[in-house]
Amino acid sequence: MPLDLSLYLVTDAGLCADHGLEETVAAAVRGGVTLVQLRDKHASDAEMIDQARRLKAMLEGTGVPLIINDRLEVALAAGADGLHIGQDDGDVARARAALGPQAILGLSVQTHEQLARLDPGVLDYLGLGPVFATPSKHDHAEPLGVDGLAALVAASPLPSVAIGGLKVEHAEAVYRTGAGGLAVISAICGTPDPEAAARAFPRR
Ligand code: TZP
Ligand code: MG
Repeated sequence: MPLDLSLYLVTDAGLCADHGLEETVAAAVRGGVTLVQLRDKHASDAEMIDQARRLKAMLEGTGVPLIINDRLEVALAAGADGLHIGQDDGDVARARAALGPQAILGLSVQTHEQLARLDPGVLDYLGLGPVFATPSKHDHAEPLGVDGLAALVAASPLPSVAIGGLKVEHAEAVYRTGAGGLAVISAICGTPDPEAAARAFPRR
């Protein structure tokens, strides 16, 4: 199945707590998200494996892949569809070797130097950002702005998804950069109606 990056939900345990993780994800999928990333900086591996297995079962038959943030062992143990890692989260070639050729493997990129260094042969997509400053990630790099995003997209050897402070009103500008889509936490998680929040995003 081709990778559809158009509306990529990244979860946050705190922001998903109102409706619960599973119900937030289920609602967002009804609203049209095309990918789900389980991201939790505080859960243990065992907790995350359990969450991932429940999400994977729920997503069965929807065509929406489940990606795990950072933790290769969790992705492997839960039979997730893929892994997303940052610049300091270990070696992408090692992750690809462990996951196998079918898994989806994404890497976060903030700079042109990082773009120049990566091996596109072992990756499926890049997460480019943050586009805007965001309270959802405390240690984020300097925001790129839409022009900075456009420059990275133009130089990217792989499909890309933009991330960081993105809301419905940014969708058209992000698509004009040539990015494959938008990755969001707070525009969906923690909203009163995650299904409606997802549905409000225009599609490419
Ligand atoms: N990586 C760069 S910005 C970010 C991550 C995980 C957080 C995005 O969250 P939000 O709420 O969509 O700004
Ligand atoms: Mg990371």
